[in-house]
Amino acid sequence: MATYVIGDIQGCMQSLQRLLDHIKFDQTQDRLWFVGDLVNRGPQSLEVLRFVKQLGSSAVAVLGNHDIHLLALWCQITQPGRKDTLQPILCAPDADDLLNWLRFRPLLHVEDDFIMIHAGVLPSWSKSQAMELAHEVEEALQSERFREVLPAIYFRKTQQPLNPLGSEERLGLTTNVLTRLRVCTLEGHPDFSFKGPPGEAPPGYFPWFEIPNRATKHNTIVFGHWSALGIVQKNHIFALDGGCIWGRELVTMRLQDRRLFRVPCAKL
Ligand SMILES: [Mn+2]
Repeated sequence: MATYVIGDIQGCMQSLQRLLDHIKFDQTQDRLWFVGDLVNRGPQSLEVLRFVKQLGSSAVAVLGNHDIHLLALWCQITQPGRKDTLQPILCAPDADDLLNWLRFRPLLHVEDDFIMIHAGVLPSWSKSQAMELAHEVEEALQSERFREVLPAIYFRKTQQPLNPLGSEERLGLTTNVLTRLRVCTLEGHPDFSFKGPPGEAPPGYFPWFEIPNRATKHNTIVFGHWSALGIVQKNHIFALDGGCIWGRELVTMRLQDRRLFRVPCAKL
């Protein structure tokens, strides 16, 4: 039995299938972890969602920013973006089943020594604080009143105050950090607009995992979201977004021996 953690798929079902063939995935023995952004931009988001859902307890998927955007479209609190490819999910006969399943996914998964998130954590957050904050958002998403709280969760702003925060602001900041963070200042102020390679970050901003004395520096963290970062395996940090959607590669790491497996992806 092996556990494979797979990078951002974004609707690229063919690449996912090729990767699973490559690792000879056996649903009766192996488990798959997904770093989030199962959907959007790629051509087969509906097929990816259906596939991961039917894996049942063989799969763990944390929510990414595109997954939360899909929930926001479903609840009609936002409009589709120009590059969105989510309409087939919203029109599918099983849309409600799929999206109710999606809203019950965690934002953070802890197992053995590993923490899996989509994007990042603030340098001041300890593992237990991050778990507590993520749990607060998960409870809101999974509650009966999720349609009322989703605007606070989905709230997008490039900069946000770190404190003092009311509970709605905290839901928004936690979600933004866990699903969209790439760089922040030494004091932990995030910038959510920068998407480029780490060397081109705005002055005073650094990859969140390179901030000295980060409270999670002794934890092993796997994440995706930052395709311009490339694959990183260092100091307990494993970044696995291979830029599948950009025609680069889909990457998975086998947790037991930390070995990487890769398949090239077609340019869309
Ligand atoms: Mn993302």
